[in-house]
Amino acid sequence: LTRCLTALAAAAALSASFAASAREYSVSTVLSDAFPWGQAAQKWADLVEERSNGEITLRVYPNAQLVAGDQTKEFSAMRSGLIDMAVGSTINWSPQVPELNLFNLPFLMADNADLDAVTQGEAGKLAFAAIKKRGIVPLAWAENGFRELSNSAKPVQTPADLAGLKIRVVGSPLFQDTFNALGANPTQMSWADAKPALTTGAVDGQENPLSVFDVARIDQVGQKYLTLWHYMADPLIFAVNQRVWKKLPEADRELLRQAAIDAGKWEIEMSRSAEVKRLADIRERGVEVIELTDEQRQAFVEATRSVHETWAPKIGTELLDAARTAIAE
Ligand code: X2X
Repeated sequence: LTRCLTALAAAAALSASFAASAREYSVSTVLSDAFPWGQAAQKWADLVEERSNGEITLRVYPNAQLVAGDQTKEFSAMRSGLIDMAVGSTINWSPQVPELNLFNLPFLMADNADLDAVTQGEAGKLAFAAIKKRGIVPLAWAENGFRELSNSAKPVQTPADLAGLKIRVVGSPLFQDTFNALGANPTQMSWADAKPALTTGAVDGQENPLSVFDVARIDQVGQKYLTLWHYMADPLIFAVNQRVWKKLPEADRELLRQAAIDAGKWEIEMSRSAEVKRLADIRERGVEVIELTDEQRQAFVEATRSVHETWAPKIGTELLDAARTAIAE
């Protein structure tokens, strides 16, 4: 019996040490590596594989498949440990982290310089603190991009043009408020449901970055008009479940964090530098691209001001002020 128990203990120790030397973690994303978003996650996985000499494997699960396509459940699933890590959008996490609605505020940030000032400064630190407070360890930023408006019905140049148009919107209830303020008819649904809804005409329009419009070939589902209004951008965040993080040796944490920072920087540059070509390709496919004058854009800004008032208390004054200061500087 003793010999038998010794053998069992040895086997258990062996399997434990094996598990410790070849570790694999799940990483959730909404978009696959056909898109910059999925490429950011894959870059992270590649850098980690390489720098850990194959000891740490990050396996990327795209299409929000670990939460059956419901991207607004990703944060909760990561917190509960169903998912180890994610490269997730601030939009999809904002139902659980209300502070992240900062990035959803219409026309708060006008361009990449504004966005960088927010994520790289005090506001970015406060946003990370809000995530940490809810049991997730944020590591670095990437981005999905400035979101533009498309529809199948008409060139949209004024809020009045949106009257009655059915627009597919994403997770946070803030988007309902924005599109209601504009007089449109918003319908919340996951990305998995969006393309079928556009195809059948159940909805008339949607909003997403140029990279998503381009790669997902949104023009092929009847979206003939694209208004460049740059009304908001959703940054992506590399993050880890807290229990997974606590179990990691310090050196591995540093490796994961630095690889996330490097992958994020790489993706942001790559994605931004592709925008001009993407827009040219979209135009070439026959999509009518509407560029707004400053006055036209201002009409959208004014029509959505109420959204800032409604959501400021949920975002928090300290964070909002830090963002506004960073943008103004
Ligand atoms: O669902 C969307 O529109 C997408 C893919 O952009 C996000 O996950 C925020």
